[in-house]
This record gives sequence, structure tokens and C-alpha cells, in this order.
Amino acid sequence: MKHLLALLPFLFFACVKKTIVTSMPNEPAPFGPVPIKAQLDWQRLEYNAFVHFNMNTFTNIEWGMGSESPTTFNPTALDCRQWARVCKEAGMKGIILTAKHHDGFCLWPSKYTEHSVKNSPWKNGKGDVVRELSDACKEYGLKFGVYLSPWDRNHPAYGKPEYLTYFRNQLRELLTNYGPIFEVWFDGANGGDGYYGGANEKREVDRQNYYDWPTTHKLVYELQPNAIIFSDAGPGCRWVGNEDGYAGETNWSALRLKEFYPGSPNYKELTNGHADGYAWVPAECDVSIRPGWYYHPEQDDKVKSLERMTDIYYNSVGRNGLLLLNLPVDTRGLVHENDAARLMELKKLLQKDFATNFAAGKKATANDERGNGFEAKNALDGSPDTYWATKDDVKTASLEIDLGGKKSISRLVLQEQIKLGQRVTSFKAFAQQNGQWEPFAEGTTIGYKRILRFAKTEAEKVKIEFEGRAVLCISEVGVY
Ligand code: FUL
Ligand code: CA
Repeated sequence: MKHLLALLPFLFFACVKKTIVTSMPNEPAPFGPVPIKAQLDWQRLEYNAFVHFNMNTFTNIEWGMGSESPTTFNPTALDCRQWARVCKEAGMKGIILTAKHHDGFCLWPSKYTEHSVKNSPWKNGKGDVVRELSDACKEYGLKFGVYLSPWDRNHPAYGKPEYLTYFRNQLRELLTNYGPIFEVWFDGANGGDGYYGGANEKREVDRQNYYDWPTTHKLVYELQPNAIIFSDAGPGCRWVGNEDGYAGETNWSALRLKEFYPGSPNYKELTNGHADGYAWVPAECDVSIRPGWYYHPEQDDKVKSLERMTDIYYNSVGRNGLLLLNLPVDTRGLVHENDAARLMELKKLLQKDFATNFAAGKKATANDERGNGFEAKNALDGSPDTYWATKDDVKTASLEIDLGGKKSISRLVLQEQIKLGQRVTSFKAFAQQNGQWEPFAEGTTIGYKRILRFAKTEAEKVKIEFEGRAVLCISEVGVY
């Protein structure tokens, strides 16, 4: 009985969520929670930009009080097309903009407040940064998302029920007037001191109940059915529990969702997720390219080193996470030259790291194969959709790849077919040279993607042993 009760939240969740229709005959049964189509598409973006640009850019602080004058907002050369161009060239797939941060200033001319660009000198109050960036994203083939801070240190009603109406009205504007929104970002910093329309006081809120999140989520899905909602508690994707851009080495996309809310104290668990989670809530790793989220001229020479950026990439995208890399747009309204240069260095380095996949199209042999469209070769065909699967009840198996000659390798990329859930609990990789198998890499979870870096190793063949908690479904294996 106790076991059945434990299953209830999962059953409930499975019924409420739209599940992916999988139709291939002989396909393995899903295991545990699975992503909806929007989450699957989202995960494949891998690398997106965050842009912190707002009132704080001009006051040179991280958290404004809400008492700032709109006349302070005045970029001299704002060009959202430059942001989009830089992000596109860097290999990013989308941009999320701080439409409103904690200080309450709105980058779009909201009908519901005077605290916005419409009362700034920029473009004589006729400008709309949200419009300009959404247009630029469209032009450059990038996804566009919005950050709308639930905490508002400007609004007089913050902390009262009326504020929620205001908050949702703003959300409605953003999700109605700017085309498709792929992600909506709700921060966990909520409540504290602020201007609050002149009250200048401290206002604590009950983070768990004040916002009535289910009602807000309903509104998001009504206006943008494919949007991914980010927060400490998803439900579309979750904060990774730190601002370093690192996911846990073990990283489950599943979560016992009910244990979290935006700003909940147990956030450290978000770094690893929960093996026994009942909801699919994959990790998003947000980190800034500089020490601050906002632009500070004194940080122009503090752009993270290429080495740090590389670590961030491998510890986010390489650990079943999505990398959301913040660019603090400057007072001109441009991505700073130093930041743009670093992005291109990172891109070049990654291109070099993944220049040749020695496993692509090579011969793969598995010691167990489901057959009928689930052969081992599917793990080497370059498509994330096709996969190698084992027979029912086979949870441990290995895959051998003949590289067709001696190759020098230093990267291993593994991917599971996550549309059927996350299964692998551990894996170990071996290289064969002169007939001898030597281990060179190992790990725990895989999920959508796991990348391992290791010292240059000579190999004629590579073998990977997988252990899972259900039939194995491996969509890709790459060695570089
Ligand atoms: C935090 C905020 O308080 C920061 O200002 C920033 O927006 C970051 C992404 O999230 O919680
Ligand atoms: Ca494949």
C-alpha cells in the first residue's frame, strides 16, 4: 500500500502532462517520467544566451531598489541585431532577455505602469527593447525568451494580491505581442526591502503560496502552449542550483517536483536531480560571462577566461544540462567587444575538440540487440532520433566500435534516447590497442548528452559498457 501511494504523484503527473506518442512497433516501453515534445526540442538547443540589460546597466549596480528614475535609462547606440549576430555566430540557439528585473523597470512600454522605456529619453520614449530583440531573433533564426521578475521593488502593491493581477497583466503583454516565446524565466529571489511606490520598507512574502504559481502557469500555457517555464521548481526546466554553470556529474532530469518552489531552501538538490523523481524537469545552467549579471565597466577585463568557459561548457552541456550563458549588454546597448571575442574563441575551441568523430558511420557491434530498427548501428548514424536498444529485461550491455585503424582520441560523447526516459546509471569506456582493452573513461548518468574529456589515448577499437535501470536506449556514441 505504501508503495502504491508513493506512485500516486507520478500517475497523476503522467495523466496531466501531454506525453509523446511513440509508435514504432517493438519500441521499448517508456521508463519513469518522460519529456513532452517542447522539452525535447528545448533540450536540443543546448546553448543559449541570457541577456541582462535594464535599469541596472545605467546605475552600475546588480539590484536596483525600484526608486530609479526612468530618465536614467538611455543607451547611446542600442542595436539588438548586433546581440543576435554575436549569439548566432557563437553557435547559440536562443536569447532570453530581462524584460523586467527586480527593480521593476520594463524594457517594453507596458500599459500597466509608468516605470518603463516609455518615460525614458531613449528614442524619445517611443522605443521597445523587447520588440527590437524579438525582431532581431526572428531575423537571425534564434529563439526568443523573456525573464519577468516576480519580485518588483517598484510596484506599490508588491506583496498584496493586487500585485499578482499586475504581474499577470504584464505576462499577458509579453506573451501576446512579441511572437513565439520559447522560455519564460521566473527568478527565485523574492521579497525584501524596496521602494514600493514610496513606502520604502521591507516586504516579505510567503514564497510558496503568495504567487499562486499554478494560475500563472496556466496563463503561460494558454498564451504560449510550447513555452518552457523556468524556475527552481520548473515545471518546464529547473535551475541547476548554482550560478557557476555546472550541473552535477550525476544529473537526473527527473525531480520530486512537489518538494520545490521558486526560492525554496533545498535548492542544492537541483544540481543532481532525483533518480526517483516523478516529473521530467531537466536542468538549465545559468552563468554570467563576467562576475556580474549586469554590465560594470570595471569588469571589462574580468571576462571569464577561455579555460573557465570551456569547463563551463563541458560541465553543463556535457552533463545533461542546457547552458544559458549571460552577456551583460553595456551602456551603449551593445555586447562588449571583449565578451564577443571570448565567445568566438570558445566556438573555435569546441570546433577543434569535435572536429572529427572517428565513430561516425563505423561498424558497431553490441552483445545484445533488440533488432527490428533498434540495431547497434543506430548509435553511430548521427541522428539523435534513431537508437540502439537492448531486449526486454536486458539492462546491462556493451557496444564495441571498430575505428578502422589506430586513432588518437580525447573526447567521448554519449546520448540516451530521452523521449523514453532516463535509464543509464553508470558506464565505462575502454580502448583497444594491440588487442588489449584499457579503461579510459567512466561515469554515472548520461541523459540527453554526456561528454567526457580525457588525456589523448590511442585506440583501434572502443568499447562502452552500460548499466541501466531498464532496457538500454542509446541514440548516439561519438569519439573525437
Ligand atoms: C538571480 C537574480 O537575483 C540575479 O540578479 C540574476 O537575475 C540571476 C540570473 O538570478 O537570482
Ligand atoms: Ca542515432
